[in-house]
Amino acid sequence: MKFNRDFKGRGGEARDPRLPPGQYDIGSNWPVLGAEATPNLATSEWTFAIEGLVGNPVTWTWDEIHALESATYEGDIHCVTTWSKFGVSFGGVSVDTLLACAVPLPSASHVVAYSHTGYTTNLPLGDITDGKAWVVWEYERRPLEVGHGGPARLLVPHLYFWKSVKWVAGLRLLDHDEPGFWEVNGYHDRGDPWLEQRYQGD
Ligand SMILES: Nc1nc2c(c(=O)[nH]1)N[C@H]1C(S)=C(S)[C@@H](COP(=O)(O)O)O[C@H]1N2
Ligand SMILES: [Mo]
Repeated sequence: MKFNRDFKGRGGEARDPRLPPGQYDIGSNWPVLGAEATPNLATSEWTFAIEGLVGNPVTWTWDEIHALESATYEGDIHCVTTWSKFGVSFGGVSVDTLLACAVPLPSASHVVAYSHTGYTTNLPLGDITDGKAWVVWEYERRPLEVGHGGPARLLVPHLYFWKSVKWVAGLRLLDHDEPGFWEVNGYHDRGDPWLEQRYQGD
């Protein structure tokens, strides 16, 4: 069952190769999903920090992070609730650029990404390096809406979207894995949509 159910659409047409197993194309919609109340964060007070196992802990202000080399993501995103969105664009800064300033120690193997509201998620360091993650403040060349995590959110598009922390406040580098909000509540530790890693045990 698990192997065959996604090869063809309902009408028997070929399945879009951009669609991971068990997902559907939500088109132009973009649902707002969140565990906490939407915060109202002024950019004048917003900060982003990298701390923990780094040689040079850094905290950027809104102006300081905008002074870094900008980067964009154009591609797809996948929510564990089964919608995927194709060909979206985000603008901000690559996590590689941020980590280059903070200088991870050799012992750093994992991160906890956390928000200004207390939400957390865990990631292996290797899932946010080498062009796989961004801190973004633009969606389709417009300021990111507060409901979607504005003024800025983490974007880790190769994993399910719960890893993309809204209202992101920082990354804490660790030498061990430390499950976050959804991971302690039964979601998969890593969340690769192509492996359909939705829940613990998947
Ligand atoms: N701070 C925070 N970030 C979060 C969440 C949350 O509850 N709080 N939910 C996650 C989940 S489960 C999803 S699916 C996406 C939803 O992002 P969206 O509302 O922009 O679609 O944000 C992720 N980031
Ligand atoms: Mo989600």
